[in-house]
Amino acid sequence: MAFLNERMETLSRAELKKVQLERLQKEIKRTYDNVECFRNRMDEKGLKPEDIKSLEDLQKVPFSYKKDLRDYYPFGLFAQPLKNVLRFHASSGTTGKRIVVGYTKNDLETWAECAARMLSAIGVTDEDIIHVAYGYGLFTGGFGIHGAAEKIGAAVIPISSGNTKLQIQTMIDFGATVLCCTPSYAMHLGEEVNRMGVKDQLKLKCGVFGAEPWTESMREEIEKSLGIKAYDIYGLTEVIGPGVACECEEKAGMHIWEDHFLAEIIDPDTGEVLPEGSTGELVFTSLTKEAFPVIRYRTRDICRLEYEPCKCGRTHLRMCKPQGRSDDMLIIRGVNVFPSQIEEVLLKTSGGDLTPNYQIVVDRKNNTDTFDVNVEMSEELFADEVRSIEDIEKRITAELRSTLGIGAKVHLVNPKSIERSEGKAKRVIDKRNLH
Ligand code: DLL
Repeated sequence: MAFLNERMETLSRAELKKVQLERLQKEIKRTYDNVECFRNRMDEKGLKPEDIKSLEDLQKVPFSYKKDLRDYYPFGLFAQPLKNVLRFHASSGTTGKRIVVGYTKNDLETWAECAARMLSAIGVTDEDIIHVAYGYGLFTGGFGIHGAAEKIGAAVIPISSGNTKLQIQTMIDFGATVLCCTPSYAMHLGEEVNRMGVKDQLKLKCGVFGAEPWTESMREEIEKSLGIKAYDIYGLTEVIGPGVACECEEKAGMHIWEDHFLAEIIDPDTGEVLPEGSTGELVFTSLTKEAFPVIRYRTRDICRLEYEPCKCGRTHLRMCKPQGRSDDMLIIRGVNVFPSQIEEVLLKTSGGDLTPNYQIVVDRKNNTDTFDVNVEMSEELFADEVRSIEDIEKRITAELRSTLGIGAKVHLVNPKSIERSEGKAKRVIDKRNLH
């Protein structure tokens, strides 16, 4: 089993903690000196960077949240002048506004190394041909894996997402050996490959899948339909992108690269750090990021950490598959979607035609997520014989697409037809069963 950076990946826990503390102190100082929002929060608590004398002291430091990225949009949380920023990436925020992050040259190097550690850990080498069907663009998936593949010297097919038949033909023609995409798209590709009867023409040996929740039964299905080994990769835009944590050949949880990212598990309601082995919300502190450091960043992903040493020899702890979220974010066809974004579009485009009663229905058919938004029309619109409901549906569909970046089917339904709840309105019905 190959290591990309054997020394770092196999440091003893004591050595690793020493590296973490040194780096943490520098990261906190750098962030305090350069990011006003963080400095104010530390000052409010009467904390100075020098007060962080041990890893445990991190627990005194204030949390940061996705909302901060919106409030300081676009560059208010950057810790470096734009002159030193080489790249931006972005993803959905809790409302219409995107959240934006930046990378210095060193940050891009760190990112490539973290994701490349995984490729090495699952046996990928410079002999391989890597088919990257994650989206390229502001989403971190495409460029993230691309950087990792180049780092280990493999050849990359930067095909990005879409056009399934062309994807399959390209994999066959170019002799791709590694497939990288979302697990739901891998399922779809597998199905199509078998429908076309071309499985024996593929040279794929393994795949790197993440960006959305997926189950062990999906893994089995992908492995069977494509004849490969399927591995899980985790990450989020705010922390760096794909490669914050990844599986090794043992498939026994995803190693969090702890020399770059310090993980805590907290109670999402009280914010209290939970004892080792507990299930709770995952919180990350970056240790080496320059342009966009994150300190105690609340991921909202619910999971558990495994501290037992892994058979592969890596000492970095492992996270289990996220078991859900502590907020209402949905991941639909790999895109992060918040119900509040949808609500905002509905309010904005309503013009008296709609009522505030709506329901989002997400399902998975033929391995592709379906996404429907049902909205009750107003009594006036219902009674209006002239205006076309279809036109209004089209207008809202277009607006949703431009805000969310993916298509939803919008249905205007009769007034009072959406079931009322006695407590909180049930806005989302997710039938996918992914956890
Ligand atoms: O999804 C980064 C990524 C790209 C990861 C490609 C892996 C592969 P965001 O769009 O910011 O970043 O979404 C981050 O997606 O907080 C999780 O809720 C979810 N997520 C990411 N990877 C996994 C995974 C990218 N392996 C959010 N399993 C995270 C379950 C995942 N959920």
